[in-house]
Amino acid sequence: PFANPDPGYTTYPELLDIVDEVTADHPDIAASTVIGTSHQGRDIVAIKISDNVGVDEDEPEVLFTHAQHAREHLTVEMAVYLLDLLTDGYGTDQRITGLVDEREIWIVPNVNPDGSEYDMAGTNWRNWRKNRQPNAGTSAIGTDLNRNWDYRWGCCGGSSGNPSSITYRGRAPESAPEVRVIADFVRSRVVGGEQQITAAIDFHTYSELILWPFGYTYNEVTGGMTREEYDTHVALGTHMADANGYTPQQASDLYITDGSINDWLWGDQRIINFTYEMYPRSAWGGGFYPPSSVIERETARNKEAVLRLLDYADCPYRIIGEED
Ligand code: 0X9
Ligand code: CA
Ligand code: CA
Ligand code: ZN
Repeated sequence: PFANPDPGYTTYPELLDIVDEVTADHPDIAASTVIGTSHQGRDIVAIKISDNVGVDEDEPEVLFTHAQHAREHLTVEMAVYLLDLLTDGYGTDQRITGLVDEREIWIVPNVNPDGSEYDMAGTNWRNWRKNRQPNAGTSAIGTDLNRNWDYRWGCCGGSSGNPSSITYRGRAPESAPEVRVIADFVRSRVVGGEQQITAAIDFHTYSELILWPFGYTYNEVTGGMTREEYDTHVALGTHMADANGYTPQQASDLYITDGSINDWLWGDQRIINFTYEMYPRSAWGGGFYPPSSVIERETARNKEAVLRLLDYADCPYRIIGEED
């Protein structure tokens, strides 16, 4: 039923080559580190982009994560786009130069390399979503990484306890090594008791949405989310959506999810953050597998929206006229 893998999409080995090339071409502003390994032992890399890249400066940090879900390959292309934009734009584009100088930007271009490679490795796309971790007592493979985060994990009917489900939450929070690696990385950004990352986007496909927490509840204001905090998410989400034409809404307006990165980044780490659901708007545009001919247009489409997040990362609350 699914088509052959489109060679216009970047494989994991190709991605690692691109990362090497970008960092070699821009050693002053781009550096990559292996922050951990996947279940099958693939390197999970983070690229830092900032001036004086080798120094941990006192600058607002911003995190972009991509491809928690294997079949959402357009999100890896989004990471490649951002790597190119932020490095090639340095010294040539005034706005990008300023943002690279004044922020420390972290890009994790593929959170789930085992899943991506599995999805691409056959004669046809495999429509795979989860990681490739076996589950005890069953032949069913994989945990849904975006149900495995340690905030209200499994609380609310927004995930499954059945290993054969595509939304299987795993046997425990952070039981998926890929989630543990990213969570440990985010925790490592707490310096002097303060989380340095102020804003984040987790990229998915599809539906053309900008989503903010919480996903586990329909409530806007609740334990762990004040009116000011909620309004800041709405204002920033709407400001970004004005730029890319996506629809802005609370994550739970799509459907209830529990154990998502979105809820953890806010609920546990107090990072203002969004899920982008990229192109297409509906299954008619190719669902999870749009042709690679759309990559250029649909990644560049998010340029202004991403730059807006980087702009506000110094103090996201100023978008609603608050200092803090
Ligand atoms: O179900 C998901 O994980 C996301 N949709 S996808 O089709 N890419 O699988 C939506 C997650 C939205 N909810 C939260 N971010 N809380
Ligand atoms: Ca810097
Ligand atoms: Ca820093
Ligand atoms: Zn997804």
